Amino acid sequence: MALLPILHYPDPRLRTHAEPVATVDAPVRQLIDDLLETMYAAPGIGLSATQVNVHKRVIVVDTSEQRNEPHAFVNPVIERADGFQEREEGCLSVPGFFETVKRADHIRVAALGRDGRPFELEAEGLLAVCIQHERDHLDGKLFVDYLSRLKRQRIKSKLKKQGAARSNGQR
Ligand code: GNR
Ligand code: NI
Repeated sequence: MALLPILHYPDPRLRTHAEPVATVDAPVRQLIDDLLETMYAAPGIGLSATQVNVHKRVIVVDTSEQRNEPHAFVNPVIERADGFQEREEGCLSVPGFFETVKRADHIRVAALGRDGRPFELEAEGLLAVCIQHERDHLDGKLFVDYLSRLKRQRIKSKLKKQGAARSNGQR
């Protein structure tokens, strides 16, 4: 197991379109385990391979209170999306910013599991939001893309300064 470093907006690598996984082999299972470990340590309720600079279609989520219901999705496809909900979102790649985003309220997702078997899951509420948020990462999309340009620009310039300060050894 390993903790993986998480890319921060506006890193252009977060805009990469991830490639489908051909077979759920040992390296993919290792990636899933590392994503889960990194997500729990952060702590976060979801994480995509994109955020750790691995451009394969793999996401993990756990929205349970006890943090003991890990879900892994390989090549996830949202087959149905119904209704709307608005919820405050954050992102481990956009640290410190939280904004309301409108998304589908009820989804059905099809994917391969950690065991390589196809499965489908129906989700609503926070779990549905989290799966949609992670699925977006695989196409290089971030929750800030749903905000006004003004809000996005403010977030971008603040995070750019923080990133510059970090690489200067100022923080
Ligand atoms: O930890 C996270 N919390 C969260 C809260 C509301 C909506 C989405 C999320 S996902 C986020 C972790 C993350 O950045 N995943 O990509
Ligand atoms: Ni995110």
